[in-house]
Amino acid sequence: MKKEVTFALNYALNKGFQIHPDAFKILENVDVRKLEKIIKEIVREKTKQKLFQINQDDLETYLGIKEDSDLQSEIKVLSDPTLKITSGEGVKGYNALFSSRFNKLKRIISDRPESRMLKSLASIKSAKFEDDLYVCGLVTEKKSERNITKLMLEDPSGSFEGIVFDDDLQKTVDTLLLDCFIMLRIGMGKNSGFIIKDIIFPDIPEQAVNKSESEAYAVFLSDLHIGSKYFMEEEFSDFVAWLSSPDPVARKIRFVLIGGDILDGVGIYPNQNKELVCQTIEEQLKKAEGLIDKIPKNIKIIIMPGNHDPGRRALPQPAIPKKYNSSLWERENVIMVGNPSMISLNGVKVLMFHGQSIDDIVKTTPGMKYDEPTNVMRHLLKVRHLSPIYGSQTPIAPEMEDLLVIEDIPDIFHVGHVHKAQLDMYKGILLVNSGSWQKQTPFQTSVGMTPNPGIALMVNLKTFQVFHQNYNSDLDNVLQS
Ligand code: D5M
Ligand code: FE
Ligand code: ZN
Repeated sequence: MKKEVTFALNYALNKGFQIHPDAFKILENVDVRKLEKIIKEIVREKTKQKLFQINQDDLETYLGIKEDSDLQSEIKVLSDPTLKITSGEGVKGYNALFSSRFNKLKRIISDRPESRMLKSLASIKSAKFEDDLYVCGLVTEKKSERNITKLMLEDPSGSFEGIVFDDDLQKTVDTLLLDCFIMLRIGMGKNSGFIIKDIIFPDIPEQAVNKSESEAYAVFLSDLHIGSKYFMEEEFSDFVAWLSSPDPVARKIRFVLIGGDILDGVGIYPNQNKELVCQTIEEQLKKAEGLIDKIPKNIKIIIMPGNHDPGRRALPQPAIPKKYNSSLWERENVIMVGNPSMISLNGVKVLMFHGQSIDDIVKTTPGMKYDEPTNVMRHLLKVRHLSPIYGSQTPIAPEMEDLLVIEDIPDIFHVGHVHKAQLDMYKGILLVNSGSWQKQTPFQTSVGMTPNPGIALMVNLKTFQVFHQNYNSDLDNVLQS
């Protein structure tokens, strides 16, 4: 304990006072230079009133940090895969998954006027047509040879192959992700082949976003990697302590969202044990609990898993299983959800997704970089799917329903995983990559990944203004936006 805190405690105790534990927590976070004055004045006032206990209310009144009870803090889980997971098996499972993907996305695209002219892939095979037609499906293959690009699609009726001549359109094909849903405008070529004239994404329509009526703030975090020796425990603890401080923004924080990789996990990569300070999930969760306990109880905390957390690895991931940490589940201000989930914070819809698919997209798509995760996030919104590429690094479970289609449009899109805090906007949607609280790991150094850890991002849910705090002492460590 700091010596100023000990002094304040002893002063009050010697005057016959008791200090409530909640008040003690506030004292611990007060500027030490002001402690002596504060405690002496409170003791003098309360002695006059003949009340010999110092409680939270006394301190909050004195410090002017009494919670604004008008500040709304309503949280609803709008969708969570945890209870929907069925995991179909084998080929049948994947057929169901892809047909669910196709049907959901066709429904989304049916809001567009062109979709009235949509034809199934089987029906155009033998058709002779003069006017352009529209088809849709999942991308199965793309090939570029000399100046010609070929694109293959599949729908439940059959398959399609078309040719792209136009330069700009060829560039669009380069950025197409395998297994994503698109609509095409096609014409008949001279030798009966199909010519692709336009590529249309499901995308997000222009729309007004939902905002909170009160100025409550949400904090966006991810990738703490608790248990790793690179977890920035001191910096993170400083941030958590700030949440109880009299700072006017801190006083308005009502939500903390953790978008996965809260733990470093065990056995996630070869020889991980050499980089751990806590060797078991239980130990790592205990440490996480200790930190979460320091967050004021009027703040609601959402915890979603990432690829380092316990539970199933394949997407969609259920919430971190209760068996590892029932006490965390039982806390009133903690909500455990699966990955991905949609949460409403005072009516503001937040889509939380850890972001595993970013790896596949960066590796296969020209122009996509680890340093610019919000570009990838934009692309995911455009194709209305969180992890389109099947059969690459990101494991996807053969669910009967494709729970990774972005059906409901969020107001805020919260992703992590690549350890690069970055902000952006797309069609009115606030894009937040919440970075990390883990220093650069030897692996990241070896592949040239430079994270910007230790940045806390906070959003005013009424104005969508973003506020950030940088706990990293390295001056080159800055927020990207
Ligand atoms: O991942 C943080 C980032 O680092 C993410 O983009 C994946 C990448 N990463 C981390 N470890 C590996 C290995 N072993 N192979 C390939 N890519 C990796 P995180 O989920 O925090 O580990
Ligand atoms: Fe991570
Ligand atoms: Zn991750």
